[in-house]
Amino acid sequence: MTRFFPRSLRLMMWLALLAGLTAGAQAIVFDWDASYGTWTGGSPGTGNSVTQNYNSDTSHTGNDVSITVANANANNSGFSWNNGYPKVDNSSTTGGLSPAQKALQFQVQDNNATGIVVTIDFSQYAGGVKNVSFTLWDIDKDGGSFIDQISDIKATTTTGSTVAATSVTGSASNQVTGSGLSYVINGTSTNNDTSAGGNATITFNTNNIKSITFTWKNADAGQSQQFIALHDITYTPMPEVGSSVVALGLCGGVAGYGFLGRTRRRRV
Ligand SMILES: [Ca+2]
Ligand SMILES: [Ca+2]
Ligand SMILES: [Ca+2]
Repeated sequence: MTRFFPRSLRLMMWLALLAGLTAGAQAIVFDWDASYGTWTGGSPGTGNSVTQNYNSDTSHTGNDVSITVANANANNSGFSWNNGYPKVDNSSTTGGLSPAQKALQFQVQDNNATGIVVTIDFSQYAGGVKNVSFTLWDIDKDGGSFIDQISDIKATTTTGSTVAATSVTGSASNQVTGSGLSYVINGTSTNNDTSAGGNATITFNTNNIKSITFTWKNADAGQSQQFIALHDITYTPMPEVGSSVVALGLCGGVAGYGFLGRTRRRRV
């Protein structure tokens, strides 16, 4: 038997199994500073949404992540965008990073009780993703003008379940309240646009995540301009079941041949 499956080949096949089981296990950074880090969809008017697809993972065929920005329209209430936003730059707000990095910047005004719904979609990965984390910048407040509020933070899994963030961490100019699906981030004081004081980090450590959404509203009666930004997104693709099964079958076959070979040798 070893004539057909020498030790070196068996070792390679076991390594293939390992590769199959860990395929896609490497963390990916969706990086707004990369060449794909653009926003070309324009500004979704009230009641409309814009979706852009991204090829952020060179080890996975085709597009990997899509981001949708929806301008909600309940009671004919929605944000008006400052000219040119959303857009990707490293200057509107910076989250306190030095050197500055790019982020998807949002600047709006007017009545916005129903807010902007942002969806980060990973459905191009058959098994979904895990360990998703991203930081929002400039969640803050200017009393009588605006209160940035982030709510309805949730993920949908590849099997259709709704799961809550594992953690939501705020900074000096905002406060995180609630837990599970009731997490809310409210601005509590004014943050300088180039400071980290308005940062808030949202993390999902659950497996098989298909998409993540959050909603940005103005929790103040005022209707002044308000800004936030979505910085880079880290995530880890889940192994695709098909590749693991093939690898497992391959190695099972090799193990079976090896067993038969040993049995035959003992009989001789
Ligand atoms: Ca970056
Ligand atoms: Ca890709
Ligand atoms: Ca803000």
